[in-house]
Amino acid sequence: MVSMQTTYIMIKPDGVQRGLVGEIITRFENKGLRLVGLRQLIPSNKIAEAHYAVHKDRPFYSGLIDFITSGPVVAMAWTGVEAIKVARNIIGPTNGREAAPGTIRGDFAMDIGHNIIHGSDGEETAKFELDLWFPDGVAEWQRDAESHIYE
Ligand code: DAT
Ligand code: MG
Repeated sequence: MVSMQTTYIMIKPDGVQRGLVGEIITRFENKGLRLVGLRQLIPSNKIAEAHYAVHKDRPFYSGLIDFITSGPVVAMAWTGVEAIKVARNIIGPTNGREAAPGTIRGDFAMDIGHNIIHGSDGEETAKFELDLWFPDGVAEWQRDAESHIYE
């Protein structure tokens, strides 16, 4: 069954510093997803810790918080049919060295920590992350091209 979903996508400080913001947005737009939220911010410790709370007992957690708060991120919300899975496929697996060429991590990342981008991994996570990073909600609009993107 197909379902319309909105997923939370975040270009991490390494992606912003490397000048990949435009390239990354283009990939999601070209695929046919609809951009419904976009903001740049330097995350506070509070929002970073909430976002990565699921990893708080992992050995890499404090380094992860230091990294994600080290500079600006670009927080985005993207909508489409099965957008969560579609976006994860565009992003590729966590370790850039193992990610296939053609994926964002496969094309731009060499590490597991500095892996350019985050994408929600399920419906509940997406809702939690969208509420966290877009507390005022996202934009309600229709992309005219969708009548050509979907059957
Ligand atoms: P993903 O971002 O692919 O969903 P994840 O949710 O398992 O991966 O982990 C969140 C982030 O934490 C990941 O993007 C990078 C960092 N991370 C995960 N495993 C790591 C490890 N073994 N060493 C260092 N950083 C790690
Ligand atoms: Mg994850």
